[in-house]
Amino acid sequence: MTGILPNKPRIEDDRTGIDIDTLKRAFLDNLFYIQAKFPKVSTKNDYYMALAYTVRDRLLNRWLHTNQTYLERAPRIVAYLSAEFLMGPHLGNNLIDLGLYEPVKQAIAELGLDLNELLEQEEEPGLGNGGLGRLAACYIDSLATLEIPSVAYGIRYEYGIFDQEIKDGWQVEVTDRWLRYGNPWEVVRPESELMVKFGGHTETFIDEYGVYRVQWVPYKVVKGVPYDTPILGFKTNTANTLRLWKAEAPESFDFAVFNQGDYFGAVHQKSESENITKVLYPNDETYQGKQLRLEQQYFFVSCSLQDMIRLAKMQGVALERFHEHFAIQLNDTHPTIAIAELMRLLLDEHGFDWDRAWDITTKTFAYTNHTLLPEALERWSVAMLGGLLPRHLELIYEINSRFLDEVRIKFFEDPDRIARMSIIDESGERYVRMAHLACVGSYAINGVAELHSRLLKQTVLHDFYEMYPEKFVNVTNGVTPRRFIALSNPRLTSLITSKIGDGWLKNLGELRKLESLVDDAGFRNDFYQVKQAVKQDLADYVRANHGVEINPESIYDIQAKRIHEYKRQHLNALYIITLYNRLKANPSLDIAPRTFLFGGKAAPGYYMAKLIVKLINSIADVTNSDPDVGDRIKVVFLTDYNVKFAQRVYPAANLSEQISTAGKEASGTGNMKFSMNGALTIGTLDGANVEIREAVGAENFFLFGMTAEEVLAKKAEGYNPWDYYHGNDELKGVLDRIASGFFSHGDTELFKPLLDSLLYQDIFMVLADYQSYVECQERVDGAFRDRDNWTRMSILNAARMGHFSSDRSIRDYLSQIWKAPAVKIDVPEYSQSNG
Ligand code: NTF
Repeated sequence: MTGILPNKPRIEDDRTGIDIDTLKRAFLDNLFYIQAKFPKVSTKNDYYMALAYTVRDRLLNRWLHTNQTYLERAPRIVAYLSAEFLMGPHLGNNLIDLGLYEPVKQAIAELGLDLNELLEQEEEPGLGNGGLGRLAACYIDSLATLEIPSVAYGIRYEYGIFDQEIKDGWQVEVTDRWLRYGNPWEVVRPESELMVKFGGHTETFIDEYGVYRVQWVPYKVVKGVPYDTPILGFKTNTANTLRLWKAEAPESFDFAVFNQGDYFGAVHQKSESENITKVLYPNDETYQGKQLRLEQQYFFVSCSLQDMIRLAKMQGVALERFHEHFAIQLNDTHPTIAIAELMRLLLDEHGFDWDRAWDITTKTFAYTNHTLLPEALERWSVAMLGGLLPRHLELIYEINSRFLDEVRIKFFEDPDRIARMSIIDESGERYVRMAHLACVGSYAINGVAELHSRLLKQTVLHDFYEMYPEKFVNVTNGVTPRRFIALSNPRLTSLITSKIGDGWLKNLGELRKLESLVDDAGFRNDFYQVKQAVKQDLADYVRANHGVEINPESIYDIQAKRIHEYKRQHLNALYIITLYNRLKANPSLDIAPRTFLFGGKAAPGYYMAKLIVKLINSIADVTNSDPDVGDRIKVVFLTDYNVKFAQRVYPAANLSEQISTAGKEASGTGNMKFSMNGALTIGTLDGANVEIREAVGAENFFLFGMTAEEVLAKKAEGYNPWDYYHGNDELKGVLDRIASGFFSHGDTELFKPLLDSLLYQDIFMVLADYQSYVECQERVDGAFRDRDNWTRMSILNAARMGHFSSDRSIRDYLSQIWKAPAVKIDVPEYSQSNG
């Protein structure tokens, strides 16, 4: 049998039709037959589920045809391996991609319901920490939009990133039970389960051909079950697959143990296996050598590689050609054990010799580095890795020994290099350095912004750059305009589309056409009105959810991202206190009213980040109730920042805070989302800020602070934060105000750790950049008062952000690294009649 559907789908079919009546009928059908409810007893969630299934039906046709096409045509496939995918809610995005947003909205309205309320119901899959996971989500959106055959592999965490609550100003973590009401977007494939080994030992033997071989005898085996989610492209027929693995015990009970009466022991083993995919590690930009984390990494990587080999076989592709068939991208070092795993599969399970296996492996993998922070660089103790993956440790040693021989030959009079470059760190307790393994085993290595890629070559990966200069490339990050403009800012989207058509959503460079409208007073006014309306929406939300009244006429000054010292939310806080002190000293001071909005989660074990959250909330308590301040300053910490909430926040911003210490933020992607929605940036020359500023024009960007080079130079000359404290009365006044207990009901101890860290170390040079930041904020204040000119700058920001579409990033990956051609998917035409 060829084809998927027995007959051509008819437009009025309940599962494919897209006219309003069919959509209504299909929705009610799903409510009845899937939710088993009728309207009178349905909850909002039932309605959401009925709609989700209605939409899912309409994308299945594309998905199955895509899968069938890939199976038959065996095209080159990009496999994106990532421990995190921060997808955000699916429903709205799928409606946009299918071009069904308006008809569905109407159908739902005709049923007496409100689409926005149903969209609100969706519990987002928070399977990532921040930028790295969200980048992966943008990239698979763009891969599908560009019609590139691809598959994304990751982990189906039962609990994603924790939900954040604020109690007495402190962050409290609550488990994220995102699967509680079921997940209509995934399809489980139990028949495609795979087995993953752990622990035990290796044995050598001579095979039937007299060849010396190794066999791994594991201590335990865990089953991997794939859960597939279709990832649609925007207005294409392509729907690729996100395949997430869940760990299960191979049998529900170990009967040998059970029969001996050890029922609890048997159940314990089962739950231990399932623990592997229980929860996402909530640490952003820090590495912790936790065994379970390594188990997660190996588990999903082994499942994914076995799955690819199985697929290649099904398509009749010989394993010798594995690297022609798949380009595998390693999203940071988290999946890097894949290099050793592919070697193991080829050598031990498929009988390849070393040279052949290594050739295939090193033509398969490419590695993206996402950070220069030393505390984020993964390394596993040799003892732990060897205990969990004894065969992989042997392979890593062999890879390392051959690699170091090459280093010796290339740099034959530089023995220090051997120690520096070795995959095994032997300076103390021995560790496996995953970034080194990634560099040795990949054919391409990239950073995520121009500055970051340059610093990689100059600093952390300098030795590897000298060894393999040809491997290094840059791919500046990008974000999807479908989610971050079309879905999250419908008002701006219709304004833009009314002026330049809708081609920009697929070709973001077309936004440039808006530049010529910047001199049109009518357009400026429309643009301004859109921003005001969106700001009003956020004000309504903040009133309803935080009980705080904020003024849509004020500057919405927003810093939304993970809480981290290098991102310097505390520098922002010091500026708020500066303004506050000024207002107290001079109550009639004329400033542009500002609303400082913060959003972001702190890693649960990151004490200083949690103290910064507490400080922000403590400042808010004071400023929001001091009559001297009135309406001029409001501070709000927006609880539980996630993708869903981000979609409300980006469109409403006037000012985007991108104030990391130069050289520390690899790229940033929030910076792009804000600017696309017409926010102006106050920022340092860090990460992609540098390129954003070049794109939008220096005159439309508020720059402050030291450059990465100046930061390094200052560190080298001996930085002393006390000099800044003593040398700047206003700064001293701010720090003294915190120290006095003013924001902590007289408690002078509470914020002492934060003050001490600023005054005695200040590794992120907050005090050194303070004055420059304050002066820059004064320029912002002045600029905002000229409303028309601000709008002009805001339009130019939106108009010039075409470069930062994730479509452009994916094109860069394709041309420099993956070299995978697009494949058009044919889907039978919908017939227009009863047929
Ligand atoms: C993050 N890295 C960087 O800190 C961001 O600047 C960047 O935009 C994103 O990656 C995406 O490239 C990490 O989260 C990690 F894990 F590498 F530290």
